[in-house]
Amino acid sequence: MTDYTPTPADKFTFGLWTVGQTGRDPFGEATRPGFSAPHIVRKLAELGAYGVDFHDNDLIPLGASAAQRDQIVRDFRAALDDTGLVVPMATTNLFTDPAFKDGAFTSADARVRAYALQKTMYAMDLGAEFGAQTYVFWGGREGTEVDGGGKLLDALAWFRDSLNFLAQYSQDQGYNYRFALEPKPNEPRGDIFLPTVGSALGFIATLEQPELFGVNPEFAHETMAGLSFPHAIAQAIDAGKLFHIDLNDQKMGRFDQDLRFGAENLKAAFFTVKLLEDSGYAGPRHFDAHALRTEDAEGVWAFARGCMRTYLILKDKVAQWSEDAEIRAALEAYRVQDAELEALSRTYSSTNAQALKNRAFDRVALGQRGLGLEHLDQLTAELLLGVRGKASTAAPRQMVTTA
Ligand code: GLT
Ligand code: MN
Ligand code: MN
Repeated sequence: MTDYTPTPADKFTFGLWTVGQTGRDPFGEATRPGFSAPHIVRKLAELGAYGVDFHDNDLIPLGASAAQRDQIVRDFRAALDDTGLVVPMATTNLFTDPAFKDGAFTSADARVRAYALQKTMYAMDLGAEFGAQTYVFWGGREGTEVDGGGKLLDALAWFRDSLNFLAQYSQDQGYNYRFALEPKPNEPRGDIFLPTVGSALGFIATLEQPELFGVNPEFAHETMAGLSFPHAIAQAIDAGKLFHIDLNDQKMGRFDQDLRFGAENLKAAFFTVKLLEDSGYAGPRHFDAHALRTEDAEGVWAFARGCMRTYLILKDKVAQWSEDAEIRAALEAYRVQDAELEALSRTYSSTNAQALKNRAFDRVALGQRGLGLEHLDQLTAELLLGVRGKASTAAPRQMVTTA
């Protein structure tokens, strides 16, 4: 992997809607033509991707006839078979159609909620037809601008009922999907329900079959909320709930930019890759991003190549970081160990509690210790900037002093 060329073993995936995005935004028309689904499949395979994901209507346009559907499915299947690309994840478009203007599963209109269930069941059928194992719920329209409708508590209950219903449908059909809730704080709604990874994790615990549900955190979405993406995915990993991931980039406090992975926050991207690699996350590395509106078709593929290449470069940097002797020494100095105290504190017993209460701590000395994080962070920055050559990791160095 020295030239950072991806292979399917790297498990990189893209949504049809990502590289297929035409540059349209709320203020301007498309700046480039889209690509057909089979073209996307062939092109992604050529670039070394592993798979492709879709919303029902990325593949089958709303209102397509049965004959059109069959033709589309045949062409898509042929491209997958030719290339070996897989479909690990599928999802439903519950946001474009005006029917969903006030939400899908959380609409105040019972008819819309029922239609959303129907649409999702058909979309789950379609995903399963292509072997998808993860099903994503991004509740883009599940929210409000004004709360005068008084549905906040009802909406959560309706949302829960729908997810419970669909989990049973999945099992009934033998699909056995793992469901991944994707949080986002706002856009397109003023406030979206379950706005952050933490909110989604809390909600999952209230479902009938919580073990079937996890999260699909997106870098841009946590960043929009002013939160740290590495912190969010660490919590998801800790809870055993990182079922899928949407990698991209974002400036804090802006509209959802869906920038190329690593385009903006390289250090957070680095720690994201480190968490995924170190934790043994085995799922797809999915890029939910799109090329800048300034780009033509060539720019789109440069964007896709860039996402994967940056991931692989950062993966290499993660390995380098873990082996770097000076970084290891700084880490060792930072993380003070004390076997006796850890034995006393990790598990409760009345003896341990009493021993801790009797213990004298040098509070002032604890407060005076310098932690060396400036040094450690600078080493990390220099490693990312490429001035810590591999040679510097080979020869162990003196343990650093932070004075
Ligand atoms: C939409 C959204 C993404 C979601 C997709 C899945 S659709 O593009 O902005 O974050 O992951 O529904
Ligand atoms: Mn996004
Ligand atoms: Mn996303």
